[in-house]
Amino acid sequence: MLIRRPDDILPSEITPQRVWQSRRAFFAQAAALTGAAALPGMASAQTAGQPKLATVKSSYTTMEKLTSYKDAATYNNFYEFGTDKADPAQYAGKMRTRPWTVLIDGAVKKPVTLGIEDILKLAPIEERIYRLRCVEGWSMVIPWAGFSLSTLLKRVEPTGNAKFVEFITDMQKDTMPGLRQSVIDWPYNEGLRMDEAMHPLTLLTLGAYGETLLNQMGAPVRIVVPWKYGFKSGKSIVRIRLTEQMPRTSWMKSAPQEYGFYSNVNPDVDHPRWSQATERRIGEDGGSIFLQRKRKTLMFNGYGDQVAQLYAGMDLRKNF
Ligand SMILES: Nc1nc2c(c(=O)[nH]1)N[C@H]1C(S)=C(S)[C@@H](COP(=O)(O)O)O[C@H]1N2
Ligand SMILES: [Mo]
Repeated sequence: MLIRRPDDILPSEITPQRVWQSRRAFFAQAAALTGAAALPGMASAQTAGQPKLATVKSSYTTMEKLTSYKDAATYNNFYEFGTDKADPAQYAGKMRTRPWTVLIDGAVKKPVTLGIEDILKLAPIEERIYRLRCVEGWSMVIPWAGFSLSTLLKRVEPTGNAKFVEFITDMQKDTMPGLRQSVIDWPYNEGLRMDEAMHPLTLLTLGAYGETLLNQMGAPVRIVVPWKYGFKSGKSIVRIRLTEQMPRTSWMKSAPQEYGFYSNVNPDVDHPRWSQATERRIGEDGGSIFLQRKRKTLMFNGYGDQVAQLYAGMDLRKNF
């Protein structure tokens, strides 16, 4: 599925193993010089002292310049804590992330409730640098840590009826001030078609920047689907439900004309209120988002070689 000839690989795409290794070597060297931790984010980022997460390398990674840890940790969408970009960093600290369980049920032979400690031990945790493109027109490059969601889904043995996967975020009335505003229908829920959920790029995410996730980034476990707009990547997940019917997601309910189920990053299909042809990379030129140069948005956020075949024969204007 991800096998390509090396000359097909654009610099902005999946990094070949060799390049990855020299990148690691570079950071290890830089760390030796400065005495800092050998994290890929170290060049641009200070970390916050979350518990460290031991990771193994992954070939599912880009080699673009990382967004700084500070930007990734303070410019967030997590409406449970308010709609301002600064709200999650300010208010998410009170969210309880232990004990934490994830119920996996629905069209599966072996429904299960897993504690977060068990999930952390399920498979080697890979570091994967992914672009994340928000539907609002900005993007980041983040070194996530986790493993393919498919590893977890295979364990519960999906039945033949499993056509979709729904992700449901926790609702903590006492710690999430945003729940008092009815901007969307809580709990936040998102969904994928089964083949999208089983695609190796779909990441069950447990960390970022070499550490466990900050609350505002979706601790203790979230989804990251790099070829779709950021809102498909639900945070702080407590339930994964396999279904026969396409789930109605929070965003589809709140604005069906604007947010479709697929929501693949697509520069040719504009949002009804703005173009999707370009994006600004957070922090790229220093200062506010409005100072960043515009970059061309790539089809499927640059992951087309990996995922385009999932949509063969589909009209992506209709299935937006
Ligand atoms: N539960 C929940 N998950 C969410 C959101 C949200 O408001 N609530 N916002 C989404 C949006 S719009 C984006 S762009 C990404 C942002 O992730 P980040 O803050 O880690 O960059 O999270 C997504 N996941
Ligand atoms: Mo977003």
